[in-house]
Amino acid sequence: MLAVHLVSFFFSKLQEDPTKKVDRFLHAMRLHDDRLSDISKRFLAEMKKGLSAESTAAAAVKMLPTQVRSTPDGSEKGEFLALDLGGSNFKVLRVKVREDVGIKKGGVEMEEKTYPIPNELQAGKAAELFDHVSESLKDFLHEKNISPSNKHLLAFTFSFPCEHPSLDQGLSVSWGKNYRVRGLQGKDVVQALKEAIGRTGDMDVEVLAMVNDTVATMMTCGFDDQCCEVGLIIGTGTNVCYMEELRHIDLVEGDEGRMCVNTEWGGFGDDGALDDFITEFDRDVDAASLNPGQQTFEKMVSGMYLGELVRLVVLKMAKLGLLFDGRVSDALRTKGNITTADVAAMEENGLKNTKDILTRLHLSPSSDDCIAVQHVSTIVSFRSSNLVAAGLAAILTRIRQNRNLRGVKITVGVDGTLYKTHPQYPKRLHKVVRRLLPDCQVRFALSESGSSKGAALVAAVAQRLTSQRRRVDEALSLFRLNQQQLQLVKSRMREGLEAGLRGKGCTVKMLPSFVYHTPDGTENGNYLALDLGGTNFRAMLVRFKRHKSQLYHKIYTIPLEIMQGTGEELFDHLAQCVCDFLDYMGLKKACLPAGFTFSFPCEQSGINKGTLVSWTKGFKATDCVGQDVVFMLRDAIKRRNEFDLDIVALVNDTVGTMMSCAYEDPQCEIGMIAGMSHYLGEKSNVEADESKMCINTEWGGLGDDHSLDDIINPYDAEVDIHSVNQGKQRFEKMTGGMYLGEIVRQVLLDLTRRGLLFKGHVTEPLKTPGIFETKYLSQIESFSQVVKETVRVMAPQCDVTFLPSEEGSGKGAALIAAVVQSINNI
Ligand code: 0WK
Ligand code: BGC
Repeated sequence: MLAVHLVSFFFSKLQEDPTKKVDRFLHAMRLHDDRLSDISKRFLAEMKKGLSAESTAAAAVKMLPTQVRSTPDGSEKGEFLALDLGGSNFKVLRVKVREDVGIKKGGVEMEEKTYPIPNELQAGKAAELFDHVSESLKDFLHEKNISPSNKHLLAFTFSFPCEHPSLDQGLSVSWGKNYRVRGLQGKDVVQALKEAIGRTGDMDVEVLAMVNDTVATMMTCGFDDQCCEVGLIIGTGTNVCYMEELRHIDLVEGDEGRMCVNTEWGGFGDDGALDDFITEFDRDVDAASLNPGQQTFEKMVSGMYLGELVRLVVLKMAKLGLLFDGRVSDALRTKGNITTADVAAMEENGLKNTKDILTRLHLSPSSDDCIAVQHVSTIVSFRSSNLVAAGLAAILTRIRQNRNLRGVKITVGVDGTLYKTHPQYPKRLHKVVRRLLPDCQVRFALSESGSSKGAALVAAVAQRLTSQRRRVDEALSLFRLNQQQLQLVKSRMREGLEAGLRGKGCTVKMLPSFVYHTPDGTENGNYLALDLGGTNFRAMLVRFKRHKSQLYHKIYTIPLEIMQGTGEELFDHLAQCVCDFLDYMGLKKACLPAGFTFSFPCEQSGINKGTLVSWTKGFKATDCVGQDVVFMLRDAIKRRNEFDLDIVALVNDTVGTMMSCAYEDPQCEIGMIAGMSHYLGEKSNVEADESKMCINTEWGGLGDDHSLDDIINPYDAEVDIHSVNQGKQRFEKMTGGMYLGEIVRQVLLDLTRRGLLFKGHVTEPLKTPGIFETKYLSQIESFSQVVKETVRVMAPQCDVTFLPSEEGSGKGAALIAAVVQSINNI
């Protein structure tokens, strides 16, 4: 008797722990951290492939841009209908988002109804599926007493891969999970929905936005937690989205800001990248699926497949005699008879659930069988959470690299039945993620009530942006002049030019320049050009020799206190700059002929005589208006008593520019300045001995008699009010470089005050006049092509060539000096 006891004691000791044989059998499914890190690296590489323009077409991980550019900021509001299609339930919802109140404080109210989708529709024609969706929507309106004829805005969560040319368009890439719908590949899902709504009839619905469930989940959680930049679904299917830097998304134009990318990570491994991790059970699950060869990663991870994986493992072990004494039931052979809910149940509540489930499958399990099958469930679901952790580690690493930080604080919004209903899943996932990324602070936020809040938030943002865009467009339309308005400006300018030629005191002054000749290329010798026109004073030496010119120059800034001090101070400053330049060139002793470019309106009575009519462009030095500026410069040179100059010509910059270009192209007859200020000089017929004289039109004054009041908008008026010459130079103030930046600042200020920009936050710099320099405009827009095109349209009978003046008007002033000199010498 004792001997029998001893034998059975030793026999039981020799009998193996049932979990060990399962461990051995499922060795390939047990992933330790080094293997997970390896998978993580492979996923990072796949993400890069999907983002890059060269490799995206062939990438298994599609990395689809979503057009969602920001996470919620709490200012979203509105009332929306929502559809949630593609998870385990199809739902219709009404979502109300109240401004500035977080979800937890009741900021979002929701009502919902789940509608079953018959199996035949999941594998039928797209039109039939969407008819069902739209009829369910109508039923919902009816049931909730919502008038269908009122206009309703709709947000659509569609949990399948789509390309998004815009937020309200989604081109279907493929179906998956338990859907295989015909006739939608490459087509717009929103359009299909709209058409179905049209067929159902009697509903006024505008689809504002369509988003993937991951995106909607990120937005839902982001409403409460601004750190939420990742949306994760572990449900029937699996997927993740995250906020990526725009500069890394080749398929979307622009480099500034971020955009949410729907990774579609379920496809990871479809190109063989996970082959060394794939088991025979994965292969069998894939072969029996609706989409063989696709969604490799999803089939190892998500709820739709875990039960089936467990069933296949248990079946194989039974067939090998490792379970149930080698007995197999028909129920165990039948696809779908172990569900993911069974897997979760088996891991819970000791072994009772396992025994019940196996008994339901007409098996007679021993307690060791129950322990072993429970362990199979654990290994299969552990592998799932480990794989998700590896993928998520890659996503977080990517965000960390984007921010150039060692660690990041980030929240991951999560939804999906597997994550929500499997009791150990979340804890396991969190633990492994934190182990793989010890430097990151990762918080997991469960999306409590589905993704529709998030979809509604996206729609709310879209709606806000649409209305903002409309209001911004309205404001900017003031700057868009139509053909008719341009024709009016053209005829008023013509009238202005003609009136200016006829008499004095006109808005367009038409000042004679006393320049009768353009250069003929024979000019010779050294000339000085002095150029005062804006914030700088330029002194230049020009050497003409046999059709060639050599230039040497130095630039001097004019401090504000000099621009707005006394005339004597201003001209003394100029004399000091000239003195420095002559010193620098070693020419202090030579009394050179000089041309003086003075880019302000001057009434000339001779080539080197001119009284200042008025200051423009921020100058307001006293005792200058009505004085001869050549005389003032000569006087200052005399006071300095260090050098002498022979000022032979006083030149407006337009005239200088025309001369400078005429040196290159003798046909040049108009000089135009589109810079600091805006004048036009042209050669025209005036009373003189010669047949032609160059006229400085001073066209910047057009409108000073209110003739442009119908195109002057409130922003122009604001710029004028704050200028140093209010009411003057109205045309210049709409066109000249000195004012364009300021006009833009006025627009930005107004749009911000109206809450249409920068979240309504007016900063001190934005309030500062002059902060928005005109050079920013040229960096943003390239405002010369437009000029050429408009001139072509407005003057179709003229063949106009625009020749940019390379060396500015200084060279032109020197040329005029040379021309005058040669005539004087005759
Ligand atoms: C709930 C979301 C829905 C998403 C689902 C995923 O509202 O958009 O598709 O989670 O979980 P599943 O229902 O597939 O388990
Ligand atoms: C789909 C994804 C979706 C995920 C979770 C996958 O099968 O391709 O678009 O986000 O399931 O629902």
